[in-house]
Amino acid sequence: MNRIHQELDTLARFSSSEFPSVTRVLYTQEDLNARDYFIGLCEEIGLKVRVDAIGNTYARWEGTAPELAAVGTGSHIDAIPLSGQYDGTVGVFGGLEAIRYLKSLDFKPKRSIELVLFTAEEPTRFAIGCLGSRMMSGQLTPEQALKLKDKEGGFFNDIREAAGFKGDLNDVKLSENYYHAFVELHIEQGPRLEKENLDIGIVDKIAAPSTLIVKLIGEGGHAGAVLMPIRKDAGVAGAEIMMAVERIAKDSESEDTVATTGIFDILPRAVNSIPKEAYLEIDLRDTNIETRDKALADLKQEIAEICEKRHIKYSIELLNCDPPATCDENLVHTAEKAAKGLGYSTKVMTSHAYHDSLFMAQLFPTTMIFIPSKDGVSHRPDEYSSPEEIDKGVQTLALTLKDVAS
Ligand code: HGY
Ligand code: MN
Ligand code: MN
Repeated sequence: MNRIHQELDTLARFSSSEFPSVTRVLYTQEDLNARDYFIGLCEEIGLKVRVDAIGNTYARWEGTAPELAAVGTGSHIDAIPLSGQYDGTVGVFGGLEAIRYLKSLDFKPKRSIELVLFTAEEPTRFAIGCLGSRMMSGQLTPEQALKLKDKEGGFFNDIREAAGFKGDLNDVKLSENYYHAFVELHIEQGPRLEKENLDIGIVDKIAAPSTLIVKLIGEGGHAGAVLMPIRKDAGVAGAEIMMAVERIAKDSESEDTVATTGIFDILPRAVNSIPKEAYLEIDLRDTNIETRDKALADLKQEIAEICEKRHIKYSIELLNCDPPATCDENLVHTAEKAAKGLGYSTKVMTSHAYHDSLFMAQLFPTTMIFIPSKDGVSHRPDEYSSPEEIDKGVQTLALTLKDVAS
């Protein structure tokens, strides 16, 4: 099955950064080229492809009972700046390889099997993650999508249309019974499978992400002339907030509370000018919604106190605050049975990363199949899963799909 490894290597070259890093941001030329490459491979094996108004791409293998709800699988191919070549792509190209494998067995699915390339799982362009699956599940309405702007101030609708995606945003939402079940193959993006020397993870819970955008306005001024006691330095306020983000997560009673200030910009960015403005994007998540929401409340409280003390004006926008997902027990069992039947060692586990399955699980019975990540690394150029590990994931996915679609 080295075909998939070659395809993943080819895919990794559709990037605006030097290989082995991958940067493939929503609606950029490299994103569009990668989509075309994928669609070409799907059409080569006779899958019926449709693309929706924002670029979610559906490649369907018609079953013998096409009137029944299909079985879905898939993931994403967009990649955050300077990341790796396996996050998401293993689920898209692994899904294609699983279909090719089942076809090679001359298997005829009763339920259609549909491979999905979700648009924009990563939050890079519009700050919100899972844009495609969020709209498919109705968690993001067309009206809300129209308000999204990228860092250059470009509106979502103009950018998607310029990328060639037209059509009515109202048609993106899927009906409640569109899929009979949904299974996503993905790299673990953490250390557990490798540390416990296990082949396959089956996901029973997916962490609940939230994203805050914090804007700070101080006074700025001359770095030499403005003495310390009268400063209103937005940069230092932002730094204090960044420290509070880390402390609140560390002090949480849940070990799954994680918080990251992934973006921290100050203006005017001149060495001899006191920062007048600061902009922070904060990612706060947990598998437990109570401790996640408590950490959120504590953070908002601390931001208010820090800004009050430093005479800084501030705004907090809660961009998304999603519930965690619980996967379908029967589907977890089916995937576990498939892996064990192949002689693979397995573990039922939580996903600390979020995925499009977080939103598929809001509508359909869902689970995920994980393969190990070398040293638990992801979102870095040295992200790696071996050909053997990928093949085990593809085999497990193929037999799970075969079972559910029969
Ligand atoms: O951030 C995440 O959890 C996902 O990889 N986008
Ligand atoms: Mn990712
Ligand atoms: Mn991913």
